[in-house]
Amino acid sequence: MTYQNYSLKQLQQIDAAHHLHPFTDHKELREAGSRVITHAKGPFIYDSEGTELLDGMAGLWCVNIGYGRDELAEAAYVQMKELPYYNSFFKCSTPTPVLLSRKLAEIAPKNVNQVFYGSSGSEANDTALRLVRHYWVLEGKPEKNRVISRKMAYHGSTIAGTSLGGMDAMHKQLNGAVPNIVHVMMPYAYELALPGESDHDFGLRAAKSVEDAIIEAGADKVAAFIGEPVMGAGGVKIPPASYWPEVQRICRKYDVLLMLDEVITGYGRTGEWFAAQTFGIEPDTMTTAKALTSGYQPLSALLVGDRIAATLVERGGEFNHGYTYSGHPVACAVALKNLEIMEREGLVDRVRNDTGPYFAKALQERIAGHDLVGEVRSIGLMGAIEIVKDKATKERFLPSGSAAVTVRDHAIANGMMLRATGDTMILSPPLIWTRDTIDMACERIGKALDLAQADLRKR
Ligand code: PXG
Repeated sequence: MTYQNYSLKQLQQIDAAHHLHPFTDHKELREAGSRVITHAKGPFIYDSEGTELLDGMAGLWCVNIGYGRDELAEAAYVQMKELPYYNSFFKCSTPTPVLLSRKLAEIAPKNVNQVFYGSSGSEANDTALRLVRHYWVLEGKPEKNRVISRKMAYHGSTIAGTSLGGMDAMHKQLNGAVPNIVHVMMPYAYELALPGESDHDFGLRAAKSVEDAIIEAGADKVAAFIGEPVMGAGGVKIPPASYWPEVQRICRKYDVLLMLDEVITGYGRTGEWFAAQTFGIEPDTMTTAKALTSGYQPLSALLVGDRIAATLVERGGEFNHGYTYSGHPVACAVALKNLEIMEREGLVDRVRNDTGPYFAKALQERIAGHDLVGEVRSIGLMGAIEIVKDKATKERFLPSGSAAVTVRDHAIANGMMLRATGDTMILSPPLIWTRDTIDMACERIGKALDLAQADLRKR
């Protein structure tokens, strides 16, 4: 029996009876009933009642080539019939992870040429943390095991991912984080720049917090710095241009490895294959997942730089780490086809040269002027809208986070799926969006802002 035989109410009842959702207040959801998304095509998703929504989030930052791609379904089907699964342990390989690894080395920064596979970004960050600590042991410096991260960072939801991340609400539920991880300030000028401080100076000051943490611990104790090139789940926080070059300089100065988490920014989001290229960074590890398959299969790839790889391969012996699904043949077949489509359709260049700049201009010209909007910002096809009560003072509505949820609910009611995090609206659309789709999104968001304003002023 397929789901079409079930009414929405029946699906909601079964969902409420048995399904624990991620990042969800279960009681609240079970009372309200979930929205059931049943199908999708191109840039649109559809719920069980036939409501069409323009998907401003590419699923969850992942469906970069849009929905309904037969070629990906065919790639999975062919691979499943030929070889649905075999492992990459015990001196075995299967063809698709082999070919995908070469492709990833080709598009990655030039010092990055090796790949370790998992099924999720969280797993890949676990691998990254294990690998970096193991590297320093192999180098004869086991005490170099601390990692510097940032407040509001998101690095996944496993124990290592949560510990690396800087989300207070998640840490509160850990009751015991992975030790030796510290969190410094985020490069978020809108709220953290001092009065009169330029973006450039703020970027240097935010980078200096990394240096301060290294000095405080002692460079001989610090293994690595980890950061999302643009913080995603924490609110699309785009660092000033001065930030990353300075962080890289500091890491080199103290011989601290640089770990980039490109789970959101990878595969075209910022107008290059990776944000490392957008910001001119040479990372030692790069965590990628999500858009590697455009979300059609669960797959992550930890891309490993030459420095770590050389030690691991030449002097590491057996690395006692891996997952059943490391290098899953079907997921890798889908990733290969996904990257082929992105290349064939020139999607990364299109974001860099056309839709990215158009998106930035559209947000500035059509959204930034709204009374509820404190700031808009974007890079490539990744954007944020700050919701405020007062544009000049940046005062927010109370309770914190409620205004953005009001905007989001009106947006959804007006055919636009987007996400609220705190008081920030987030956009991360499929890279297939055209100028017309951007126009449609701005019109729907503008309408949602007007309706939200009417509600919020009543309060
Ligand atoms: N790193 C980053 C930068 C991420 O954004 C992960 C790691 C973990 O990936 P997995 O595949 O284990 O989920 C992520 C995931 C949100 C949201 O609300 C963002 C993510 C996941 C769930 C929700 O924006 N990013």
